Amino acid sequence: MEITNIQTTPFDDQRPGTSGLRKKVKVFQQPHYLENFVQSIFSALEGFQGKTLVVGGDGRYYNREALQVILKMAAANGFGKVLVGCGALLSTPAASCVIRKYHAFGGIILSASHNPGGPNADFGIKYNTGNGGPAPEKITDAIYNLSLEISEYHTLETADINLDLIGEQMIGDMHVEIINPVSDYADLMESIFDFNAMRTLLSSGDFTMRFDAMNAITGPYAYEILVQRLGAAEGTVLRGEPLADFGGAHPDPNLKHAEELVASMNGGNAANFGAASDGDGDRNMILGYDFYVSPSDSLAVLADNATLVPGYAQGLTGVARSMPTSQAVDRVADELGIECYETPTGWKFFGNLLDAGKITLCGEESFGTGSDHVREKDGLWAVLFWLNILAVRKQSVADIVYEHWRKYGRDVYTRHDYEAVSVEGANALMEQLRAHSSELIEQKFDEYEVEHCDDFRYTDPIDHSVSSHQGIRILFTSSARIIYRLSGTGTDGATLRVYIEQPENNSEKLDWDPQDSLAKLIALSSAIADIEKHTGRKKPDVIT
Ligand code: VG1
Ligand code: CO
Repeated sequence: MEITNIQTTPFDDQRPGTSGLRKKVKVFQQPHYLENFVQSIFSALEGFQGKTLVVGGDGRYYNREALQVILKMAAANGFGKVLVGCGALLSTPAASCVIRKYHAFGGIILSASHNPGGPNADFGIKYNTGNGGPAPEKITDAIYNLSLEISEYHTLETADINLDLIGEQMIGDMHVEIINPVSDYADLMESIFDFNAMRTLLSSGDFTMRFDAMNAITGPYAYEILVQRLGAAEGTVLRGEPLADFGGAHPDPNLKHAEELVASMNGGNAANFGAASDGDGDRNMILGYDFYVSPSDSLAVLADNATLVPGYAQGLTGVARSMPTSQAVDRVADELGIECYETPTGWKFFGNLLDAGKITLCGEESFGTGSDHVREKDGLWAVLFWLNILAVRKQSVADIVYEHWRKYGRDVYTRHDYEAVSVEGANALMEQLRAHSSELIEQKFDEYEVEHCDDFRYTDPIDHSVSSHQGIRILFTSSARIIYRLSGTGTDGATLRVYIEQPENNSEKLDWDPQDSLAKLIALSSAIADIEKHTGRKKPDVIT
């Protein structure tokens, strides 16, 4: 079949953000927009001729159309084979699992994760390397640079293939294998966790769980694993059907967007254990009866209890957290005598540490937790990890967390997001903080004395690459912290994230609402950065 070379001109806005390129669907639908980016990915790679690519997405609007385009371009660029999740579906962690299991050259994941979907909402695309993880900055920078110079792309003029038929098809000389998107991942989960103990818990009659798939990708995964393999009751999985617009909702598993699940965890019919995942299945929210586990605490509890899980019975080599994630896991690492690494925001920074065997578990405050089993954060994995711990410890979620706080103290934590603010205002706010950071050092604000203030800069311990401007940190002598960053995943204006944290060892105050415990520090965070002046907002849009 003849390869067609299509002439094109560059777009200047194809720089990948925290996790791939995310834009409005309408932007991706412009002629050549998607094709330019896909060609830039392929042109940035070397040595893939005849090799295997994995492609799948979170099922959002434009997923199928984009996947057909990618298949034809992969064939024209010389891939030998593509593995595609049936229905064009693959959760982000499942894509990572498939890339690793079948030793693929890499993968393309179509997702805008927790961003809304639909014709007027968001779409996204990212490239993962052969280790199953998000491409490092070296590659994403190369993709961006190529996208600024592109003059043609390669494709095949051929009919679309059937994405819903399991088995082999051909596009030109390239094999396309449509695979079951769930089974490899479910098998991996079964190899890590104690499914027998979890099955016993779920059938004991006095334990119920609810999993909110938010009409996003995890519905089929959760149904297969929780209901089919673990025997949870029918009805355990809520909003289990993946919809192209997520039912009009925002597929972000937090207290705001999983409101119904949260409300159902109180009162007479409440379940013992509740959880939710996001658009592409890599995030998780953990709830107990009338109890919310912050993601930073969740990471610390998982690290502390890891040896209860068969897959981690040998212990952890080390742990890592993104810089804005609370210091709770650091305390566990200290106790275990293992290293705790602090990385910039975004999963791509964990890849080298995982590949080098320096860490076993890692996580982010943004509802992301994962381990060396794949190279993405993994929502259902975290839920199963908790379920395994609950099955062994036979305590409630709240009891386990309170016990943890009594042992280690609590890192009281909150994140305040100011969404879709003006880009100029947000940049000015960051600039002002950057310019004044040295003056802040040693200043005192009531009981809060600034020990250190900087713009976080990370040197990768493995390849020594340097990533600068990763967020302004104000570190206080009490080990309280305020951190400011601008989001790299939004598609409307700018989003300012303010992360506020303070250690609490007073057992009388462990159960306080973080918004109350942190009230002074929250006020200080607004004052230091002049948030209202720069954003025009009196209060944040989302508090987690
Ligand atoms: C956000 C989170 C970050 C996460 C990223 C991708 O990025 O803060 O921790 O890795 O989303 O998650 P940002 O730049 O908007 O703060 V997902 O589930 O959207 O792939
Ligand atoms: Co996600």
